[in-house]
Amino acid sequence: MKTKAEERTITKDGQLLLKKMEQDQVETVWDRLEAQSPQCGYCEMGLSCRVCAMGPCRIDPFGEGPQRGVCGADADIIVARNLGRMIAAGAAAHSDHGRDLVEVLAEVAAGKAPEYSITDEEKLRRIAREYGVETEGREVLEIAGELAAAMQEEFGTRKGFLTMANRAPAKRREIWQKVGIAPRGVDRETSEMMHRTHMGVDNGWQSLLLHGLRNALSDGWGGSMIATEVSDILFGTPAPTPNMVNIGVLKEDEVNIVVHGHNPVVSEMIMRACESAEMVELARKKGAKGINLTGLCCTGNELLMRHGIPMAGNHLMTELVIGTGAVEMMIVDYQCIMPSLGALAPCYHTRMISTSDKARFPGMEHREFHPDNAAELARTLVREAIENFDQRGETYIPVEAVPSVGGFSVEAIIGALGGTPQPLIDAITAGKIRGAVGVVGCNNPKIKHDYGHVTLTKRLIENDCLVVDTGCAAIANAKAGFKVAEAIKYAGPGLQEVCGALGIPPVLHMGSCVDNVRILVLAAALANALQVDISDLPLAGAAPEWYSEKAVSIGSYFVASGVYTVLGPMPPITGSMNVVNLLTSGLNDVIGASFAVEADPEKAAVLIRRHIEAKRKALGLSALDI
Ligand code: SF4
Ligand code: MSK
Repeated sequence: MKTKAEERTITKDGQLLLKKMEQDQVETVWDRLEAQSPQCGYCEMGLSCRVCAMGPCRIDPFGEGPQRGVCGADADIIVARNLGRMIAAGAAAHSDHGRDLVEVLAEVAAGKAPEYSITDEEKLRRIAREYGVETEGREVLEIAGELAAAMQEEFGTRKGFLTMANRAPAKRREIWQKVGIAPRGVDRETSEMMHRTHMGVDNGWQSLLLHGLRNALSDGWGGSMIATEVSDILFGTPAPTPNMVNIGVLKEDEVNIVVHGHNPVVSEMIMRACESAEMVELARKKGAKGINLTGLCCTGNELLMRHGIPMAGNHLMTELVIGTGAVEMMIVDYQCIMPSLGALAPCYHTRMISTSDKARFPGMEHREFHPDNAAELARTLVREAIENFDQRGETYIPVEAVPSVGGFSVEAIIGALGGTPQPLIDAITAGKIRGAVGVVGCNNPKIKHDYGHVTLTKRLIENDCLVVDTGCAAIANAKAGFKVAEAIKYAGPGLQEVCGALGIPPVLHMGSCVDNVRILVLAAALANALQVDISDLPLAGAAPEWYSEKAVSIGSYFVASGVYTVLGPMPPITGSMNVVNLLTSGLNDVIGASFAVEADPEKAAVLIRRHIEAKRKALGLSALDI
């Protein structure tokens, strides 16, 4: 029997749109999950293998059937190999996103992308110096060209250690060297993972898992970090900016254009086209009051962070947004875009546009963006969206948007603290803030939509843990009202006092999923200020509703960087207790941090608070018994 809307999501807009789409007889991701259930138990446990054509193979978890694949691989090898390939795919996705931005930077430097420019020159110079590029007395574009070339080198193997990994505390880098997981090149580690997991290469489940950590580090301190830093250089480093969130950001009387995906290269141009006087005038002539650009998922987060563009919703809202009947055009780039969207849109009047040469979708018109045609194509698409306004039928926008504040880059947080992390360290030392937690990651229809994020965040802030968030978690928490100054009413007394004095919310929106690296940079800054390792700090990470391979890479680079990380959904590893035990406890002895898995956010909050108090005690700070 079909589950009710109230069991699928905690959000009002989600529930109402789900009911509407049921009336419209349009299927959603939840319906398809039910149609797929029960899902394959072998795959859920990581015990199926289709690495080669002697297979596919599967291992019987009850010990009665085969215990080895055709090649002889046992459960430990197969589970570790499957997990390794998940990490590789996630790292590749983030890192390829980073590469795309570096290519735009290179084209800007070469004068081949005239509509893009260097927005944060100070950051360009700072990062260039980090890469050993001479900045004194040189032209901006010259520096940009040399920095882009230096970053492109990082994708290969020529240097042996990633430049920005030097931001990690010395103790952390020593651990990486000792364990043999220091990331050498962005693409190299992913490529090596694919090599190791080929039949007949690495059949040590421990060495496979350790390389998985190195692969993830090449994402966190490499590809993703490059993506974030270059996005800031090109489009501006975020600063606190108010915005509105939930499906109520769509407007009955305006042309609604939604951008979805991850890469700001397309969406920034769409934003500029939407703001042009010519387009606004055209929309008015068509009978609309204006053009309303809103975002979804992480492309939405990129625009929200830098420009305060309204956010229509996170991953599980992407189909429902179309169900409002109010979207003239949805423009997508890549990652987390359900292929169902192209089939869904014709049920309404929404035009669906794909823009990346590497991401095609059934039922979408493909209009490919390149740096040299981006501005013109953006104007063309916005014009076409306006033309589509009179095709609109009935609309259903059943909720009012809620206010939120985004834009907490590391620079903005340090700025809010008065230019140094010291006030945060003092608040933690005094016990007013017990610790800080990164609540990150996706939605997954196996977990009630947004329940994991919102419940965990609520419990953490009411117990004086500062929360920083990114990705779809950040959107869930914004919708829950945790991101305005008044939200300190949800915080415990200590956090309330500190956030109240600084005028910041208790939950800080740090960006999109590549922007998890901002959390790494903040953690490193705190550790460096205290001259300890990241694993010594009262910090934790959580991905209460993760679904994507990128999230597996993120979780792995958090742990490999010394951050205890609690996952909501169980990864496909339970077919090997050796793998489970290494990841959830054994890693503590190797790298000073480990994973935990807890689907119930109430219990996850207890695990995290217990961890934070243990770290406080080890640092000689006041600690609570939990
Ligand atoms: Fe089967 Fe081994 Fe081939 Fe995997 S690699 S499909 S376990 S034979
Ligand atoms: S969009 S990777 S569902 S956070 Fe970045 Fe959301 Fe997860 Fe995609």
